[in-house]
Amino acid sequence: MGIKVYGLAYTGSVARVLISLEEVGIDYEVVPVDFISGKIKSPMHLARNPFGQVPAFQDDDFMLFESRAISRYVVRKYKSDLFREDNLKEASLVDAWLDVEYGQFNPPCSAMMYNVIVKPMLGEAIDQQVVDANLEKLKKVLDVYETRLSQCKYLAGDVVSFADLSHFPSIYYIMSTQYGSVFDLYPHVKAWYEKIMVRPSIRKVVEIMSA
Ligand SMILES: N[C@@H](CCC(=O)N[C@@H](CS)C(=O)NCC(=O)O)C(=O)O
Repeated sequence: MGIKVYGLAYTGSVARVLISLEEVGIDYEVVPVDFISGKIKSPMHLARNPFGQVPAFQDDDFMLFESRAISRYVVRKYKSDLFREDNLKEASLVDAWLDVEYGQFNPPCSAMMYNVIVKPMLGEAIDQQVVDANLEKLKKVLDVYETRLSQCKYLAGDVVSFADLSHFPSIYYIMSTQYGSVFDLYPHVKAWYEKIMVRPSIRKVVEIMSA
């Protein structure tokens, strides 16, 4: 049966899982579950992800949801060093920066992407106040990143980790909007992002997302 990822590759959380799979170089299948047909809230999909969201993940008879937990499973199973699990302190720094991505970086990005990308697709009006407020929140987070990335090459230290790669989907989408220029204000953040973008796993996922 092998590995299946349920969802659409261009959605950020699904893309995060694909990065982990591309990093370890394992075969997998993306099984489309779209929002519009209502499949995502069907009993069949709710059995895979009780929150009716994507991604859901299947490795033979094992099911999992939550993109960061899935990525950790993939990296652990295929023994990549992206979570530094052999070193308690390094692993804890990866955990900390992955939590930062989830709790500090992703929320303002998601609010901006929903307004600037999704709402126009649904024919809804952009709430500019929400966009502006979240841009300010994002800048405060990026201030911290700029300091951190002036001290070390990657967020958890001098070696790339999944904490860095997990930022890709949000950065990719923000960069596709007029707000992408915000990164120009942060030279260390921009240099870090550019290093991430040239990784083969990320290039491959960009290709899959835009197919
Ligand atoms: N924390 C979850 C978030 C999942 C998530 O928000 N998925 C979005 C697509 S990126 C979704 O399924 N949205 C549809 C919905 O919530 O109804 C994860 O990382 O897997």
